Amino acid sequence: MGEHNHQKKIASINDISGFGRCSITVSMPIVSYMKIQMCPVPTAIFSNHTAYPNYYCDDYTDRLPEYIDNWRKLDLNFQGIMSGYLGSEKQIEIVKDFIRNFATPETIVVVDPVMGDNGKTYIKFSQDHCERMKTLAESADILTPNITEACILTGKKYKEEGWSAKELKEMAMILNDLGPDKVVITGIRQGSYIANYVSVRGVEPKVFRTQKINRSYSGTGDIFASIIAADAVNGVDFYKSVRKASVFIKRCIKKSIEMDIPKEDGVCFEELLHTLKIN
Ligand code: PXL
Repeated sequence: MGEHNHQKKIASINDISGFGRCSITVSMPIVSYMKIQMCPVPTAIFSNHTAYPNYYCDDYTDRLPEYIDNWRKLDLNFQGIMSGYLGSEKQIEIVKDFIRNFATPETIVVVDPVMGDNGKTYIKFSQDHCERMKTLAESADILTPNITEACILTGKKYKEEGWSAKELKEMAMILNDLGPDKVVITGIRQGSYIANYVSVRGVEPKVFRTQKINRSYSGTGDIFASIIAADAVNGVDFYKSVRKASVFIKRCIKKSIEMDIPKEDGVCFEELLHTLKIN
């Protein structure tokens, strides 16, 4: 083990959004709080995320190969690799190369296939982009799509409510068959509950529900994926981790409503970070 590899590390390939609490701006403090060194690979620098009426984006695609090559020269290795918002198909290929170059058999790869929410793809994402995302999902050990992204990846038609156990099982099986042993489909509306559907290869799927709060905030998927990735690297049981992440997010949403924070600004997780259990 090289001299730079004495502490657990996660490489996070994601954008930096200066405002709007998403991507690296949330995953960095969370992963660090969970006692893991977080090493960002910035895919782009945004003034704020794209759900605001205006934003500035400085795409970093062309600079990534050299950035990453320097890590290779330093002989860095990672217990976890996670990917989030990727601005282009070229970036998806760069992440696949990164995994090929840096993942050891022990490395846990978490892919959050960020493409959309509430039945719609985010601005900037084409059909081809979504198709290419499937090829990245193949490299994942853990996949964390929301229900919109799960529909995109499996070719199912999105609906807001009324997912049957059979439909969810079929969708999760397709996702497991792409490659990841562990899949969690988040944000499934079920009456007054929000469900997360957890499918581990070879095990009967489980559903975790939390009471629905009638407001959705940007960036909660990034918080979810960060807790899942840090827990996986820390050896925490996957089901326990899913429950922990969902309860934490629910509490962050409650607090954000109390503090009257606009939904685009993301949740005020800073207020509650100290309550997050590390194991
Ligand atoms: O949280 C997802 C996300 C990440 N990064 C950027 C985004 C979004 C969602 O809109 O725009 C730049």
